[in-house]
Amino acid sequence: MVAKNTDEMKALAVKLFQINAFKFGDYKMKVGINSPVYFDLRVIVSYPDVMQTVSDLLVAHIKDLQLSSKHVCGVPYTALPLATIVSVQQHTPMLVRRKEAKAYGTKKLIEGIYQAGDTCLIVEDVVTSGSSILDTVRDLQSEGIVVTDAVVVVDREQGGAANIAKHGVRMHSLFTLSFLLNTLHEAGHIEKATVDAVAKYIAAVQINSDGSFIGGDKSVAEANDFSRTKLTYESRANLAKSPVAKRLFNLMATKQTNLCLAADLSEADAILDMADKCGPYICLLKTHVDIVSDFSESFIVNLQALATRHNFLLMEDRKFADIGNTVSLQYGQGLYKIANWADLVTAHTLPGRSIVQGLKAALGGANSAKERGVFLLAEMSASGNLIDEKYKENSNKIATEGGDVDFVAGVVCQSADCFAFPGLIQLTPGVKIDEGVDKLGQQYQTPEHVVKERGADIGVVGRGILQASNVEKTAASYRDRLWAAYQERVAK
Ligand code: S5P
Repeated sequence: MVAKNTDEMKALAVKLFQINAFKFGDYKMKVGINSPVYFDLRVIVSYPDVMQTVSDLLVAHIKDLQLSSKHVCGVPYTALPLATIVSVQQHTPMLVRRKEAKAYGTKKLIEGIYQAGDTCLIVEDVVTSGSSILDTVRDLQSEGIVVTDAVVVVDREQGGAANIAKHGVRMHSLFTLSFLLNTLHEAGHIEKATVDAVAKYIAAVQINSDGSFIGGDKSVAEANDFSRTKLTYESRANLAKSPVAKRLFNLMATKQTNLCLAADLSEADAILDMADKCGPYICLLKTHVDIVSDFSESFIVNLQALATRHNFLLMEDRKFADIGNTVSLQYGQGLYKIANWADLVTAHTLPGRSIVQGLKAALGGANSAKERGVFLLAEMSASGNLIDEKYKENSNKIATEGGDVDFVAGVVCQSADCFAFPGLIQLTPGVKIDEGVDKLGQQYQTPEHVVKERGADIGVVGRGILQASNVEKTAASYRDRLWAAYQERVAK
């Protein structure tokens, strides 16, 4: 590790965390092993300032180590842009390794001008077992090129350095996983328990270059403490990228409730009455304002006062689904001016990323992304809905990758496998004491089932409470059952 520039290194570590270049959760890695921490440095191409800092640090590192070589070569694909910048900054010619030989023409695996006996420095983003570096080294060596050193951005400390050393290549990393963990802890982004648990995992899970265990304890990887359904709401608050998600996690933890009331009533007074009665038991009140026949500004003022008095957040379940420009208008303008009062809204992912960008475009001034957030629908509780696995997977990508992760607070879905990132909140509707299907295709599961089997962080209950003879008692009972199920879920 470079001793100097420590402040710059620390600032970069925090920045990488903020842009989701690495995250905590329960992830399957390329070598087929589960990990509580996952790096995805592909995202840095979208952040030129980060790209610049990383490559500047790499160049400084190469200089400090006095590594001189005739060529540089990035391990495909993530490290290619980094290697390009290093090549240009140092005036060192680059070599490009193809992953598959061309089917036509020269059939070359290595592009660029070189001679047998030339030296080449490897550039790589993240090293776990070192197998990707070794693939590149092998192809270079088969052309007679000499490789003795590799510079990498992150060493996960799982045996990669030793594995590549066996093939005569020294590894020099900018960051070790331990440095990143300690820096995030110092900066208040993760708890000490997270640092310790990841350290325990790393110590136990050392990997050979073929992906097999070196003799560590495989059960530690399998019993990943970072699976989001095993983490407490408090610790997930620290991992959340959206400020509203952070707020909601903390609210749930301190108020001890994971119940959302779906206040699907068509008269303003009836909703206010329901909000007052259920207020002490809920973390979130969900509205469909377009079904309120006597909607007025004073209704919103009164609803906000109840939200403050009883400490819950407001979600307008608008399920936006249009092009960015229309959604922006629907969110900020019109009769309801949703962006002015709803802490959270829901949106379909059908139009792609532009839906999130459209919503964000309506914000500004008092209603910044700091105070607002969206839940994206990745699944629906309606029987016969058209959502398939691919749609779910792509919805997860919108929620966890890209420049809008600070605005996405959670995902509306029905199953724990919808997303792994613990900083997002799973909202699950279709909850009732009595399981079954209503006349219009709504499917219900019990509070225990949605929390323990389906991964719900918040259970949404509408008619289960609205139609009860004693609303307060019923809301309290749903709260108790959802909360007890959550406590059982996180109990070690
Ligand atoms: O998949 C979904 C998504 C949502 S947000 N299924 C749903 O039922 N919802 C909403 O949850 C729906 O619009 C309604 O407001 C609430 C469920 O109400 P209930 O009366 O069936 O509990």
